[in-house]
Amino acid sequence: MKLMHSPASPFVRKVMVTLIETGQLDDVERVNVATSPIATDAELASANPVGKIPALIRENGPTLYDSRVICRFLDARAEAGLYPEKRIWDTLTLEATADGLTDAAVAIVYEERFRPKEHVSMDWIEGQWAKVSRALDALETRWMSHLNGPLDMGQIAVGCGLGYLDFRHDVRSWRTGREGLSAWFEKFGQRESMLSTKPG
Ligand SMILES: N[C@@H](CCC(=O)N[C@@H](CS)C(=O)NCC(=O)O)C(=O)O
Repeated sequence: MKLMHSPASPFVRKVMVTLIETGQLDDVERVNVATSPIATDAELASANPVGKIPALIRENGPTLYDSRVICRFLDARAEAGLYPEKRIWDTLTLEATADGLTDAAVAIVYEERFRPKEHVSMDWIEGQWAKVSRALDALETRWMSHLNGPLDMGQIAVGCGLGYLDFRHDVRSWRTGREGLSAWFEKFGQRESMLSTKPG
């Protein structure tokens, strides 16, 4: 299988952490892709019509895209139990919370990087940060017991989202007032899968 990849992408990181945690890293060849919303890589566009990484090109089936689809496929392939039946709706909701946080964090970077300076909207940027901030508060107040339970995809998505905040939005000091989540990430970030995929 070929993974369309960039080391800076938090969504690619979800897939990489999943590959490592499930012992499938050697089954995948990484193809580095430089893409953006205003200059989509041609090979990526032919693999994923919406032009986003990650995309997983398979020999025995159609290409998969969107980290949620790819991670679920990899989990099923390895029978790893990262989407445990007993707490499936919590796991999927936690993954969606983390991905929503990450989407908003990526959107801020794109606004600053790709929009002409005179058109950059601070209101829009702050609106995106408000989404990040509410998601962080929800993690701190509602999800700590799930985060401290057995490893699942919700935790991996949160780990990659928080890693992206450190990578691109360090100045926002997301840890302030969120001691439980900070302590959790301190520990989670020490996993080999997280250390070996750290961006930057
Ligand atoms: N929902 C998607 C989001 C993927 C995504 O936003 N990827 C970014 C890189 S972090 C991308 O490819 N951006 C290029 C673009 O938007 O054209 C997923 O979970 O895979």
